[in-house]
Amino acid sequence: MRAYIGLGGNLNDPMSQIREGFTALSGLSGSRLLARSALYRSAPVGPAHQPDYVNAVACIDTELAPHGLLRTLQAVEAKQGRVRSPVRWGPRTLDLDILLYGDLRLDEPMLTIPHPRMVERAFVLIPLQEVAPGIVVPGFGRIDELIARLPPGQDVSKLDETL
Ligand code: ROI
Repeated sequence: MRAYIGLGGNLNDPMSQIREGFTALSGLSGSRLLARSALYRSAPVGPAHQPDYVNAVACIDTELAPHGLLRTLQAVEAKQGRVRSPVRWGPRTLDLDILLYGDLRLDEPMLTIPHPRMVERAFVLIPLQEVAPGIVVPGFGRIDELIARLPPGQDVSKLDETL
Protein backbone atom coordinates (compact mmCIF):
# COMPACT_ATOMS: atom_id res chain seq x y z
CA MET A 1 0.00 0.00 0.00
CA ARG A 2 1.15 3.51 -0.71
CA ALA A 3 1.22 5.66 2.41
CA TYR A 4 2.23 9.25 3.11
CA ILE A 5 4.06 10.10 6.32
CA GLY A 6 4.40 13.58 7.78
CA LEU A 7 7.67 14.40 9.54
CA GLY A 8 8.14 17.30 11.94
CA GLY A 9 10.55 18.45 14.60
CA ASN A 10 11.69 21.63 16.31
CA LEU A 11 14.56 20.86 18.59
CA ASN A 12 18.19 22.06 18.28
CA ASP A 13 19.02 20.63 14.91
CA PRO A 14 15.65 19.79 13.41
CA MET A 15 17.03 19.49 9.86
CA SER A 16 19.20 16.59 11.04
CA GLN A 17 16.27 15.11 12.94
CA ILE A 18 14.14 15.05 9.81
CA ARG A 19 16.98 13.67 7.68
CA GLU A 20 17.44 10.87 10.23
CA GLY A 21 13.71 10.31 10.03
CA PHE A 22 13.97 9.81 6.27
CA THR A 23 16.86 7.40 6.82
CA ALA A 24 14.78 5.43 9.32
CA LEU A 25 11.84 5.37 6.91
CA SER A 26 14.08 4.06 4.14
CA GLY A 27 14.94 1.10 6.38
CA LEU A 28 11.46 0.24 7.66
CA SER A 29 10.63 -3.45 7.62
CA GLY A 30 8.27 -4.42 4.84
CA SER A 31 8.45 -0.96 3.33
CA ARG A 32 10.24 1.09 0.69
CA LEU A 33 10.81 4.82 0.61
CA LEU A 34 9.46 5.99 -2.75
CA ALA A 35 9.83 9.76 -2.44
CA ARG A 36 10.72 12.48 0.00
CA SER A 37 9.87 16.15 -0.11
CA ALA A 38 12.26 18.99 0.47
CA LEU A 39 12.57 20.27 4.02
CA TYR A 40 10.35 23.18 4.97
CA ARG A 41 10.63 25.66 7.80
CA SER A 42 7.28 26.44 9.42
CA ALA A 43 6.10 28.69 12.20
CA PRO A 44 4.70 26.68 15.14
CA VAL A 45 1.02 25.89 15.03
CA GLY A 46 -0.40 25.73 18.54
CA PRO A 47 1.64 26.93 21.51
CA ALA A 48 3.66 29.86 20.16
CA HIS A 49 6.54 29.80 22.66
CA GLN A 50 8.57 27.20 20.84
CA PRO A 51 11.08 27.25 18.01
CA ASP A 52 10.12 27.06 14.35
CA TYR A 53 9.61 23.56 12.99
CA VAL A 54 11.16 21.71 10.12
CA ASN A 55 8.53 19.68 8.27
CA ALA A 56 8.58 17.26 5.37
CA VAL A 57 6.54 14.44 3.82
CA ALA A 58 7.62 10.97 2.74
CA CYS A 59 5.87 8.55 0.41
CA ILE A 60 6.39 4.88 1.24
CA ASP A 61 5.21 1.61 -0.21
CA THR A 62 4.44 -0.67 2.73
CA GLU A 63 3.21 -4.16 3.46
CA LEU A 64 2.41 -3.14 7.02
CA ALA A 65 -1.24 -2.77 7.98
CA PRO A 66 -2.18 0.66 9.37
CA HIS A 67 -1.78 -0.26 13.04
CA GLY A 68 1.46 -2.10 12.39
CA LEU A 69 2.74 0.96 10.55
CA LEU A 70 1.70 3.18 13.47
CA ARG A 71 3.54 1.00 15.98
CA THR A 72 6.61 0.93 13.76
CA LEU A 73 6.63 4.72 13.41
CA GLN A 74 6.21 5.13 17.17
CA ALA A 75 9.22 2.87 17.68
CA VAL A 76 11.26 5.10 15.36
CA GLU A 77 10.11 8.18 17.28
CA ALA A 78 11.07 6.57 20.57
CA LYS A 79 14.46 5.46 19.29
CA GLN A 80 15.49 8.55 17.33
CA GLY A 81 13.06 11.27 18.21
CA ARG A 82 14.10 12.03 21.74
CA VAL A 83 17.24 13.71 22.92
CA ARG A 84 18.52 14.02 26.45
CA SER A 85 18.16 17.51 27.90
CA PRO A 86 20.24 18.52 30.93
CA VAL A 87 17.28 18.22 33.27
CA ARG A 88 15.15 15.42 31.93
CA TRP A 89 14.17 13.74 28.73
CA GLY A 90 13.51 16.57 26.36
CA PRO A 91 10.46 17.06 24.21
CA ARG A 92 9.87 14.87 21.21
CA THR A 93 12.10 16.07 18.40
CA LEU A 94 10.70 13.86 15.67
CA ASP A 95 7.02 13.43 14.97
CA LEU A 96 6.00 10.82 12.41
CA ASP A 97 2.34 10.95 11.45
CA ILE A 98 0.45 8.69 9.08
CA LEU A 99 -1.24 11.19 6.79
CA LEU A 100 -2.74 8.88 4.15
CA TYR A 101 -2.88 5.13 3.66
CA GLY A 102 -4.09 4.44 0.14
CA ASP A 103 -7.72 5.50 -0.05
CA LEU A 104 -8.43 4.23 3.46
CA ARG A 105 -10.65 6.15 5.82
CA LEU A 106 -10.34 5.04 9.42
CA ASP A 107 -11.74 6.65 12.56
CA GLU A 108 -10.55 4.98 15.73
CA PRO A 109 -9.42 6.44 19.05
CA MET A 110 -5.78 5.51 18.41
CA LEU A 111 -5.65 6.13 14.69
CA THR A 112 -7.58 8.39 12.34
CA ILE A 113 -6.77 8.34 8.62
CA PRO A 114 -6.59 10.72 6.83
CA HIS A 115 -4.82 12.51 9.66
CA PRO A 116 -7.62 14.61 11.19
CA ARG A 117 -5.83 17.97 11.19
CA MET A 118 -3.78 17.68 8.02
CA VAL A 119 -6.21 19.62 5.83
CA GLU A 120 -5.89 22.71 8.08
CA ARG A 121 -2.11 22.67 8.07
CA ALA A 122 0.02 24.30 5.42
CA PHE A 123 3.10 22.58 6.87
CA VAL A 124 1.56 19.24 5.84
CA LEU A 125 -0.23 20.13 2.60
CA ILE A 126 2.60 22.04 0.93
CA PRO A 127 5.24 19.27 1.22
CA LEU A 128 2.55 16.69 0.42
CA GLN A 129 1.75 18.48 -2.82
CA GLU A 130 5.43 18.41 -3.72
CA VAL A 131 5.58 14.58 -3.58
CA ALA A 132 1.99 13.95 -4.71
CA PRO A 133 0.71 16.71 -6.99
CA GLY A 134 -2.93 16.09 -7.83
CA ILE A 135 -3.54 13.70 -4.93
CA VAL A 136 -7.05 13.51 -3.51
CA VAL A 137 -7.34 13.40 0.28
CA PRO A 138 -10.15 10.89 0.82
CA GLY A 139 -13.23 12.68 2.12
CA PHE A 140 -11.66 16.14 1.77
CA GLY A 141 -10.76 16.75 -1.86
CA ARG A 142 -7.92 17.59 -4.18
CA ILE A 143 -4.69 18.90 -2.74
CA ASP A 144 -4.66 22.10 -4.80
CA GLU A 145 -8.18 22.96 -3.65
CA LEU A 146 -7.29 22.22 -0.03
CA ILE A 147 -4.24 24.49 -0.27
CA ALA A 148 -6.33 27.25 -1.83
CA ARG A 149 -8.76 27.01 1.10
CA LEU A 150 -6.10 27.11 3.86
CA PRO A 151 -6.65 29.82 6.43
CA PRO A 152 -4.21 32.63 5.64
CA GLY A 153 -1.16 33.52 7.66
CA GLN A 154 0.56 30.15 7.92
CA ASP A 155 4.23 30.71 7.38
CA VAL A 156 5.88 27.83 5.48
CA SER A 157 8.99 28.11 3.31
CA LYS A 158 11.27 25.66 1.58
CA LEU A 159 14.67 25.36 3.22
CA ASP A 160 17.96 25.60 1.40
CA GLU A 161 19.38 22.14 2.08
CA THR A 162 22.87 23.07 1.00
CA LEU A 163 23.19 24.84 4.36
N1 ROI B 1 3.65 23.29 14.05
C1 ROI B 1 4.40 23.15 12.95
N2 ROI B 1 4.68 24.24 12.23
N3 ROI B 1 4.90 21.94 12.54
C2 ROI B 1 4.65 20.80 13.25
O1 ROI B 1 5.10 19.71 12.85
C3 ROI B 1 3.84 20.90 14.40
N4 ROI B 1 3.54 19.80 15.15
C4 ROI B 1 2.77 19.89 16.24
C5 ROI B 1 2.14 21.19 16.68
C6 ROI B 1 2.49 21.45 18.13
C7 ROI B 1 0.64 21.06 16.50
N5 ROI B 1 2.58 22.31 15.89
C8 ROI B 1 3.35 22.17 14.78
O2 ROI B 1 2.52 18.79 16.95
